[in-house]
Amino acid sequence: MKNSVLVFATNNKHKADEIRQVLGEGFEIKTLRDAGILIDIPEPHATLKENAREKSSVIKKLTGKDCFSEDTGLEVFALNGAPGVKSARYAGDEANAEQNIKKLLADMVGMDNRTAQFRTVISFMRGEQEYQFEGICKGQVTLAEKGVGGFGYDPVFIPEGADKTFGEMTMAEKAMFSHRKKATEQFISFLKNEAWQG
Ligand code: ITT
Repeated sequence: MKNSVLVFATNNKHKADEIRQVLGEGFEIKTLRDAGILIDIPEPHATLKENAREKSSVIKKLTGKDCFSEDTGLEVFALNGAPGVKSARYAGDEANAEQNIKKLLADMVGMDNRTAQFRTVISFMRGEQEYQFEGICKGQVTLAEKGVGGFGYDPVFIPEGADKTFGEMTMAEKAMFSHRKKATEQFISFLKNEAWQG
């Protein structure tokens, strides 16, 4: 079967690796770097849905090609949904994952309710039409970091039904619970149903 080539409007290699693993054979994913597009797309909006749309529509306009993006946030119940849409910049505009985790754990000191969820919104631009797919993974924020796998907030998040953090899991183990996998599966069904030819 011919591979469908999809441009993924992201600069995050971890996301691309996780989505490639779920998509499997039949689809080839090109990140912005793979496609030779060296830009950092702004995420100015107040919701994951709007930011995901921003990323896919900017790249659609730039390339003229159908493409997809995703925006993901960690939503902590006791923090009224924060870091949420600001997950990448929680500790400041230039913050790295370590600094974001430090701020999150500091903000949650003394909190008994550590319920949280990752939410991923995929935005697919095909022609003039946008389609969105969402995946949620519920779980708990730990008291301290555990594990060095994954990326972002993975070392401080235990998904429901697991006894270790995403940071202690292999990529395949994370996929058994993952928000990103759930959103990607819906996206795959859509692509297969629509028999998209790329
Ligand atoms: P893009 O180029 O796709 O925008 P990004 O890293 O800026 O890549 P987001 O805007 O979606 O991605 O930012 C979400 C932040 O949440 C990001 O800093 C990650 O560290 C974190 N994050 C996203 N998915 C995650 C996951 O599966 N596990 C842990 N942390 C995650």
